Amino acid sequence: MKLRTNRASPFARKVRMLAREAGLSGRVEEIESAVSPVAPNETLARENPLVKIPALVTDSGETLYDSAVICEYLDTLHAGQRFFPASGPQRFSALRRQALTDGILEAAVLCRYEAAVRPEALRWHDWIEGQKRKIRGGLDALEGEVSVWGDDFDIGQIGAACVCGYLDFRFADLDWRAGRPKLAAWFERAAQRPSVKETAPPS
Ligand SMILES: N[C@@H](CCC(=O)N[C@@H](CS)C(=O)NCC(=O)O)C(=O)O
Repeated sequence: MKLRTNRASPFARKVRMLAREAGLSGRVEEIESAVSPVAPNETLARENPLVKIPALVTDSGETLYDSAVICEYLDTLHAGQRFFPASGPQRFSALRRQALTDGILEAAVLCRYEAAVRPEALRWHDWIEGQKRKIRGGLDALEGEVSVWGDDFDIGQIGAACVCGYLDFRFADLDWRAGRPKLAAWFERAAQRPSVKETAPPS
């Protein structure tokens, strides 16, 4: 399988982390790919019409996207503990947490594009603040629930590790740990996992 990825992408990191946790990294060839909403990557566009990473080309030649679909697909390819619980309340709790962490990442990536891609004269302060409110609200929700998370590193926890890592990488000024001691302590432990260390964004 070939994974179009980028070391700076928090969504691609979800997939790279899960592949390592599931013992599948030897089957997933990671292809570093550049993306920009204003300069489409033609190779990627042939595989994913949304021209976003991550995109996974399976051994049968089908391309899967987005990160949620790829992660759930990879979870069918191993015999170990499931990252997507099969059924019941646990499943929907993990899926909801994935939606929450994906939502935080979407807001953060939009803010990043606003700062790094959009010409300064076209930036809209209120819009950026609106996205930052979503990031802070999402982090507060994680802080409120982190103490009841189990030991299983499910898809929700993988997403949470990607959120904390991405905010450290791109939004140090947001100081996400302030007022969120439980989430900070959880991430300190999670950051010791080999899958988290090996997928860290470039320094
Ligand atoms: N919902 C998608 C989001 C993926 C995404 O936004 N990827 C960014 C990189 S972090 C991207 O490819 N951006 C290029 C663009 O928006 O054109 C997922 O979960 O995979």
